Amino acid sequence: MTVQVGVIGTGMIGQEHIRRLTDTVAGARVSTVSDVDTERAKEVASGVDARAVDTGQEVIDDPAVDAVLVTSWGPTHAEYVLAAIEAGKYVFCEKPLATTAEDCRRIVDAEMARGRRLVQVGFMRRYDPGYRAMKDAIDSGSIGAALLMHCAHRNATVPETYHSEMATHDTAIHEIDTVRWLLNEEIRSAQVLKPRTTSLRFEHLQDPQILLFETAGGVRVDVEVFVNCQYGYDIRCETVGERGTLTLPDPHQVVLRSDSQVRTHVHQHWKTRFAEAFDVEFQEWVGSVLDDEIAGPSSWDGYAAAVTADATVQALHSGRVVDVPLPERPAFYA
Ligand code: NAD
Ligand code: ISE
Repeated sequence: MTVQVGVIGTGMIGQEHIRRLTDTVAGARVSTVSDVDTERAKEVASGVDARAVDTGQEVIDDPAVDAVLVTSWGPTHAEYVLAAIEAGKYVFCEKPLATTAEDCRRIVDAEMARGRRLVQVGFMRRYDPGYRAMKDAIDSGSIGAALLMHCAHRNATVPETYHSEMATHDTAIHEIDTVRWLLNEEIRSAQVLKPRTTSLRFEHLQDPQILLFETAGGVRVDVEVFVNCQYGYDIRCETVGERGTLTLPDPHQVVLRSDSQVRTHVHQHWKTRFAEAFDVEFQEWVGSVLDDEIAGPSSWDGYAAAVTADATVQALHSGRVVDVPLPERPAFYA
């Protein structure tokens, strides 16, 4: 059987995932697409032999659509995810699940009321081979109990529309999810340090920032978010345990020795750094839709990340350590 996917949002990542579902992932096909920019939707649809429709709701209502992919702007996610749940359709939503914790909670409640998991959130790092190897090593007890994590999330540059709160909501939201998943525990407090800012940024932006988290079990995590580092897209993570450390490897790159130098390439974009992770993420999602059992990052993970991100932004503004007011995880998401 082939899963017919309807896509809402044909911007940068929407086009990436449409290409992936068409050329790389087995068992899926893009049948219907939409975007508020209807001309863009038509152009993208014609490239993959799909139908372009005028609204996201038409994608969800299309009987030819088995599962919905939401890759529109963040503030539109909640509306589409809720409508897909209402229609009883599987829905994969790019991060963030919604831009407010309240909307994430509405999604959690709507899904629980439906009585089965329909939603998966696009936290693709859980599918990266390096992060998966780190998770296996932590779970196997190879470094004893985890004590500390040191992370860095660097982008080459960001546009003028990027503001200081996005360092958490748009960028470090990936680390927030990854830390919870790797350590299998929630983050209980957040603090933000503001180092000297780089001169190579738009004036309004605090860049870099250092996010400090403490988990429920007392693990201390530092995350450097530096989104104008100039040199590339660089993701680092080291877990320090009682008996050793685990370091996230860079994806395989050829190393050139020539002219008395050793050189290797630095990724410039999430598209290439996490290409393999995205491929695995979508292959597994399609498999779970076919098996009728969604297993990837859940609405609860989207909600927990949003609550943690809100506390982190409060910490950015107040300079204080802020508690993360996350309620207990419902058994539905155990
Ligand atoms: P983009 O601006 O390139 O594309 C967004 C698209 O959504 C645009 O084509 C826009 O016209 C469309 N859109 C806006 N409102 C809409 C509506 N109401 N209905 C239908 N379409 C609408 O942005 P992008 O970089 O593709 O990001 C899209 C989402 O993907 C964001 O939530 C972003 O955080 C996420 N993202 C995730 C990753 C990752 O690493 N997982 C990377 C980049 C982006
Ligand atoms: C973008 O939306 C992503 O999700 C990228 O992974 C992240 O590095 C970037 O900062 C975000 O803007």
